[in-house]
Amino acid sequence: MDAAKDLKKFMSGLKKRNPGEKEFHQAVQEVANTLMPFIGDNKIYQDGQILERLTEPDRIIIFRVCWEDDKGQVRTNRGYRVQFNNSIGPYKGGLRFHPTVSLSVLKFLGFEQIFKNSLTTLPLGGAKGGANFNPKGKSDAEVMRFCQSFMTELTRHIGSDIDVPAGDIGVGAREIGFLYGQFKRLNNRLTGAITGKGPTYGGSLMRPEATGYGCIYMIREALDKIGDDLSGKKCLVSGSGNVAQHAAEKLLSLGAKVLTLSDSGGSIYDPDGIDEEKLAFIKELKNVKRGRISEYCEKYKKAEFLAGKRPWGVKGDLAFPCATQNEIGIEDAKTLVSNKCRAVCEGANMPTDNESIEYLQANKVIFIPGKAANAGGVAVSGLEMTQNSMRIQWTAKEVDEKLLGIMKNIHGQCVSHGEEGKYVNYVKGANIAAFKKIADTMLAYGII
Ligand code: NDP
Ligand code: 2IT
Repeated sequence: MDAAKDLKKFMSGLKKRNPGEKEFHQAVQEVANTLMPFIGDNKIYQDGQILERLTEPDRIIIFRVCWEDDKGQVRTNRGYRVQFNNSIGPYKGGLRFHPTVSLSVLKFLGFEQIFKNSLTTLPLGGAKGGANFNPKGKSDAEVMRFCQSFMTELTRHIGSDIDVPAGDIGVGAREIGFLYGQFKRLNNRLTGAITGKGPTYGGSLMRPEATGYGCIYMIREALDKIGDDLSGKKCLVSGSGNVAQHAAEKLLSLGAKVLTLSDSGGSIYDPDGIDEEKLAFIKELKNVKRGRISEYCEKYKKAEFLAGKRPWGVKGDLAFPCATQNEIGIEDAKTLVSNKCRAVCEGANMPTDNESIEYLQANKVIFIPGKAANAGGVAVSGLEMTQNSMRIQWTAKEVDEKLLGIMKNIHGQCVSHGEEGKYVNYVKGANIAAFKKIADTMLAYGII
């Protein structure tokens, strides 16, 4: 059978089995596009029905989360954990608290996580979870009560050798503290059942920085491969949360210029560049005051606020989408190409839609998908699990060196499976490298 026919048949079956889950369809389509020809050439994977098995989660847990707000009103949210695949290690992946959280969103994230975690070289399976809870505008006490209620159910499904959650959108240091505190209270034990913990209670140094730093290590490798570097490059970064802040920080330390950041209200464009001092202001604004990015322009008058807009209309050499899914659509991709943007390196998960990926690749823009470029976060989570098991804490320098080594290795895996003449197809490289390891393991287990 030819690969195009197989792909069509496979996707139509997947859509029938998972109606209406458009984000999940999109993530699977991206993987299947590049894997189908590979599977066609490797009959053993086809006979084992590996892709069909890999797109069916091991299990999905959905639960009610009730809590009381500050006015004494009862509130109800929906919690989830999608335990997608634990072939190569315990389920591992973040928790997202955001009003847009749905089963489709968590299935796309959990599915991508299987591949990302395989690329890290560490023994980590794939999962994702969260709730349609909006932490914005809630008091610390409300967030704490929500987290405690959420963990009261989640605790029976997780554990250091079973499933190890971490943060994602809306789940940062504060939420992880409350979640882990409740886990400890319910189980009367401190095990590495969550990562992203504070450094005084088992957290790894460098975990907060890891995703953003890793993303920049990745682009540095890709530029190095074509004899280029980051010095003086004009960079467009979207988002202003954990990933965006640390991507910007590493870009600055490597001599690049950061022109933009954003949040759900719009983007800031600073023609002078967002330097270290301005970034410190943003960290305080977002992490402590929990304010809006537009407030930057009240302090730095030369900066412009692009209300309701993403940064992709600004002229830059490199783009780093670090906010959320589907933030680069086809019109944005066309703008980036016509502005001679050289590379798109995804800090977020699936920020670029499939049509745009194909357009960017057709125009020879270096495109590095999130599952490779943002794997540094979960990689250091894996290192946190190791430190917890060993009951030691590595120094920041030790962790950073390991992170760099892992990102270089991921880059190498992408190149060895994705090189097409002078151009590297990082999507193909990442998907095939990640798939092979999981598929071979699934075959070893037999039919389960
Ligand atoms: P944060 O919650 O710290 O920050 C999220 C940022 O994205 C905020 O600036 C937020 O703006 C913006 N944002 C969120 N949703 C939307 C939306 N629907 N439209 C526009 N802007 C939005 O999350 P992280 O930085 O941790 O995560 C960012 C991305 O990186 C996500 O895709 C996540 O899955 C991915 N990722 C995170 C990892 C980690 O270690 N944290 C690891 C790997 C990937 P606002 O404040 O207005 O909501
Ligand atoms: O998307 C991701 O890789 C994360 N949110 C981090 C997961 C983790 O377990 O550290």
